[in-house]
Amino acid sequence: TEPDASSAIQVNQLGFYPRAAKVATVPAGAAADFALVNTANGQVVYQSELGEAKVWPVSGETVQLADFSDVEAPGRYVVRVEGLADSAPLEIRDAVYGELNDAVIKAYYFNRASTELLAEHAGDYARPMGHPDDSVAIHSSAASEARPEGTELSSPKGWYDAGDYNKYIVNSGISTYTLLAAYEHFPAFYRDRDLNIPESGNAVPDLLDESMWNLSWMLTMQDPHDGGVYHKLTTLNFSGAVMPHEATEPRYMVQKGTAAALNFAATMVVASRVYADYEAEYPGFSEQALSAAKAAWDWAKANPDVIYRNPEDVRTGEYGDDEFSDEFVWAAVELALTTGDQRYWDEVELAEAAIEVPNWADAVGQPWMSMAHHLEQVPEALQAQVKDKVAGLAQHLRDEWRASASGVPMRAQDFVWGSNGVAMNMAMMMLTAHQLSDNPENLQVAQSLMDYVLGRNPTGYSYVTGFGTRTPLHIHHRPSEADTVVAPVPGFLAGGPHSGQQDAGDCPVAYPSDKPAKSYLDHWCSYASNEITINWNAPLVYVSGALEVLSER
Ligand code: G3I
Ligand code: 9MR
Ligand code: CA
Repeated sequence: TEPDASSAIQVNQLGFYPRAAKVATVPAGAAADFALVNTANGQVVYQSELGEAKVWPVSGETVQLADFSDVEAPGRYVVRVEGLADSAPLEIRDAVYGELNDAVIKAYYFNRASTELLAEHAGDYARPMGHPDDSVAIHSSAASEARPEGTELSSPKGWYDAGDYNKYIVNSGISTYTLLAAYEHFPAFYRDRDLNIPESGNAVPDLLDESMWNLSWMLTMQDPHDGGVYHKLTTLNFSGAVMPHEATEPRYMVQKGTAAALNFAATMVVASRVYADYEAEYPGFSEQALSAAKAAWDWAKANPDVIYRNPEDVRTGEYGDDEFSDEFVWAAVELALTTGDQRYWDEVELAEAAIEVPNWADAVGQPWMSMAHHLEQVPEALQAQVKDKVAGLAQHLRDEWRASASGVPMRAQDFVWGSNGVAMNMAMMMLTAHQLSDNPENLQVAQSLMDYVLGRNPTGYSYVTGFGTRTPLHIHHRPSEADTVVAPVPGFLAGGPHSGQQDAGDCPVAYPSDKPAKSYLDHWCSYASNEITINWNAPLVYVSGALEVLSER
């Protein structure tokens, strides 16, 4: 039987690159020392003192850190502390996150709408086509003279947002942007990976083929009559836990909004510059994406404050954002970087623009990531500002990391719906800082967050399905719940713990704890802590690929 997670040694259940920082979190009180034991021969390869005992308020636990960064020899190990059960095994080796990175991208393929998943690509998770989305009706909230209520449109492809089957532009935009950024920042790493998706084997990196599945859907969400973008393509209510092809309720295009237009614009203009290298395989796309982006930008300038709220009869995810200054900065920056047109730089006041860890409502990381990567395209007078702002955020997160009992910069306010996504977006910003500075601690903070989602946390779960010794089995993901395969679809990052417990009324079992970092339920009922989404997987793609590249230098 499994040890009570609160008295267990917490460790990254995949492991580490030989030269990475390597830390385990140990419940305080049992002993003063720890050992690292090679599981192949039972030999102790390293022994040292545990760090200072401190309380981690988000878990309520008193813990000590076991730092074995000095161990670089490849192998399989456990952390041993007298009086406690050995930790889960971990590996030290090159390419330790390679398969994880592949699977976390492949998860998007498993969430494709409008296509059958064949056994040759999907194995046990093969399934019939769901949601052709070839006759989607204009909802009353989206009716216009050119497209009255009931007008039927074709809007196929795209990824299901999450455990539900709807397709939301805001969340699609940030997710696709993050995948494109992963490619843009580390192209050599992604060029030859083989994900075994239908497009594998063509001349385009699989990550870009997969992203194209969603980009081609996004283009259909723009109204060609005015450049505006519908907020989402949705049923009126969430479906039950059925397979995609059994979820056949009518689908609608709902109201346009400023957030959708700007997310669309920013993402399309990034796509335009990324796919310019793949004109032969995707002819015309780069140009089409750029003009779509410009039209959406113009619509947003003319309609700068259209907040999307669900109409009375629509009860699916809202993704309601009411602050657009961040999305304006993001879209303007991407347009400026891609076109070089000074007009777009004139739209942004960088000194006043926020930099923070991004989430679906706050595009406060993306423009900085893009500028950091394309610094030579940023006007010279602004380059120092980009560096200073990124360094400032990194310093803030390093301070939190240093102060944290568990050596992870997650504070109480970071435990929201999708807290594991927060952790990965933090890591992504630290890796952005790492690319601009040579402070090795930036990489260490990113590593600490990777450790956190892969098991060095108070629940003892490695939160990625199929990766680790104790992983979620009952994610809130309709295909995983409805199919006949016991194991959930692999490569999905569960939302993670937080005290909101908005699903408590729908759950037949109680949460094990109210503490932010322990308030997690591996149960289908728990859409608030155990759903999966394209926007939480995306920064995990970025981070696992980046660590793979940067740790091996
Ligand atoms: O913004 C307030 C903040 O001011 C307040 O202090 C805090 C206290 O609870 O709540 C904050 O609002 C939260 C909001 O997310 C922003 O973080 C809400 O409580 C919380 O319920 C809301 O959760 C969102 C959830 O949908 C419910 O609407 C998640 O962020 C969002 O990721 C999630 O997205 C869903 C889609 O709607 C449908 N598809 C699946 C997807 C993932 O579950
Ligand atoms: O299943 C839905 C999930 O995909 C959404 O993210 C979540 C967001 O609110 O809502 C879930 O649907 C639940 C609904 O909100 C309340 N009744 C129970 C539904 C799940 O069974
Ligand atoms: Ca916003």
